[in-house]
Amino acid sequence: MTKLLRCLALAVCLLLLAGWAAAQVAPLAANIGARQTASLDGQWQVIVDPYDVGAFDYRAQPLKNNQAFYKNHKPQSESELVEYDFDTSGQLYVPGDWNTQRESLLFYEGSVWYKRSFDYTKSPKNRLFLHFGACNYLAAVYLNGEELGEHEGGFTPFDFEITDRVRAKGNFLVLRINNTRGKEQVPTVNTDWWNYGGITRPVTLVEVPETFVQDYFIQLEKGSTHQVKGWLQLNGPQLQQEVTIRISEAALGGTIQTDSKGRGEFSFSGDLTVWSPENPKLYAVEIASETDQVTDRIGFRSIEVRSTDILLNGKPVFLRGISIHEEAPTRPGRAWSEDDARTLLSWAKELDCNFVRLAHYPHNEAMLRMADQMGVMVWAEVPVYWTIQWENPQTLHNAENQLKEMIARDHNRAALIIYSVANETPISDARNRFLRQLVQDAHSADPTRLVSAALQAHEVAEGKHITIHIDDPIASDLDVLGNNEYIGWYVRHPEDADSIDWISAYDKPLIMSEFGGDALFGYHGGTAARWTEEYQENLFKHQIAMLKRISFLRGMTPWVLKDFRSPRRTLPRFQDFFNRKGLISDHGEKKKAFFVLQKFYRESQGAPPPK
Ligand code: GCB
Repeated sequence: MTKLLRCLALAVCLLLLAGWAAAQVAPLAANIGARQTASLDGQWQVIVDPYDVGAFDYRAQPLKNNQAFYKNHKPQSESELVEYDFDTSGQLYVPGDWNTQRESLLFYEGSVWYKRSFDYTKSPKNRLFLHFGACNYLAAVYLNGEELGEHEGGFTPFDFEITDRVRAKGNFLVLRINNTRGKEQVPTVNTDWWNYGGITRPVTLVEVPETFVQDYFIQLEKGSTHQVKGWLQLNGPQLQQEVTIRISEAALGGTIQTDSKGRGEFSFSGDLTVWSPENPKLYAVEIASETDQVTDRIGFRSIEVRSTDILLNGKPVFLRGISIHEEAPTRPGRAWSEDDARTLLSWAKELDCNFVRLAHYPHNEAMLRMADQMGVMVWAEVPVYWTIQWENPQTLHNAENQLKEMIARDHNRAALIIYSVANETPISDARNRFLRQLVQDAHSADPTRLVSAALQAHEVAEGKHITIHIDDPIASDLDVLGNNEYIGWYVRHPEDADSIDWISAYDKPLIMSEFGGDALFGYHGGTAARWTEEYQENLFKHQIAMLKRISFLRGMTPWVLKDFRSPRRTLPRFQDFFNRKGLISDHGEKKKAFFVLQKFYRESQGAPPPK
């Protein structure tokens, strides 16, 4: 094929893919917790299918006959050949990763088919949606033997409308989940976290009126602490309606008319107690249209940047943070529940944090809602990690879609103050274009929040004097600079931090988004001995001393709250497939460095140094 033909063929494929995806996945319904719902969580029947024989025949063509697993076909006679059986193949719990539920699946990367049956009688005029909190990584969804569609991306929610397909009795829902890594994916093949596969977050049936409030954005106008501004979107046949937004407790609200596309905008002002970590005030906000009504609990706060300061409700704030992976605190595997969120955030609060970095992908919704309630500000991130295919338009489309789905789910959470579009990405023109697009997307989807990325600065040595320079060109597009550094672990010695100075080319606040070192809980020795708690403790002491000297530092999220699984970490005894940079072990034990950080946060409140 000539280059031109190849390009054309690729373009046609991409168009087909984009169009197909758009036609299948329904618009995301916001705040499903406030809806009439039925949970499909529990034990599901599963078939582990490493060769995808349930999806493709021996010529690699898609199966459409009864051999396709989604048909859930049973032999009709003793002579009929059917080579699969959900009923006798075992079960897995949903939500949950498969890796930590069956020993043989710990390292598994491939397909697992999930099946469960359900009955559901909906009110005749209502609509019904199937909502998935997240499935990692590709999900193909089938209801009653027919395909509903596919979703790509392991950490964001998606819906399918099943109004015309659901039966009162005997529905069977089948999913093929595939977590095979791919170079073109987001994230790509190389990550420092476990590739947990499965239906990792709750599955829910959501019943709504024929025309319903699909989404809304109710926040304070940028820079204001009293002007509420936002929009809402109806979905259904009756798009032009009168809609009332009411915050009864503050005697605030207004009534608007939606346009022919079902969209309405509003703005009203009044006295509100602002949300802050010290007083995480949430208001009941009611949205009532002529056909639907939904209530949310929303906090109101403003977040801005002025020169190198971050202003929360107009006042400079220092972000006393910690990075967190979405791993369960008290059992192996992915976290997903309210209890998981409460424990993880309680640990952060014990450190005296007012901020967490939810690395490196969108965490579950319970985490954001718990952060709202507990008063912990949040940095939320998409898995644009290390070496993405910067030149691949489909990869960009995928990253944009994951960002869009994350923002759509969380844009009413007061706790959420920063979107991060990337982590440690190597500078190039193609990468800059890619990230610039994501920054633009985030700003236009949500003009109220700050956008950042975890960058990497570079060292300049003049004689014995070391300076580290932040001059990544993408930083000019960001509101807040993020920077990861591993002085004392991957480079140099912990003590070297004492004489290192930091220089930024930008008049912007810096969050040190990572620093740290590994320690095995209970392993002791001198401060120079790798893997000891003393090494990590000493490293934190020198880091903190260095960070105190950075005049434009406005926050930090050391790496990381808890030890987490990583296939990259092979060293027996010390790692055993865990990244040990946690301040807390995978069994919940606090290492010495935990108390160093706690002391710093408690004593100084992490206040920025005087200018
Ligand atoms: C990093 C990455 C993080 C890793 C960490 C490490 O820079 O952003 O995902 O886990 O370093 O421990 O090496």
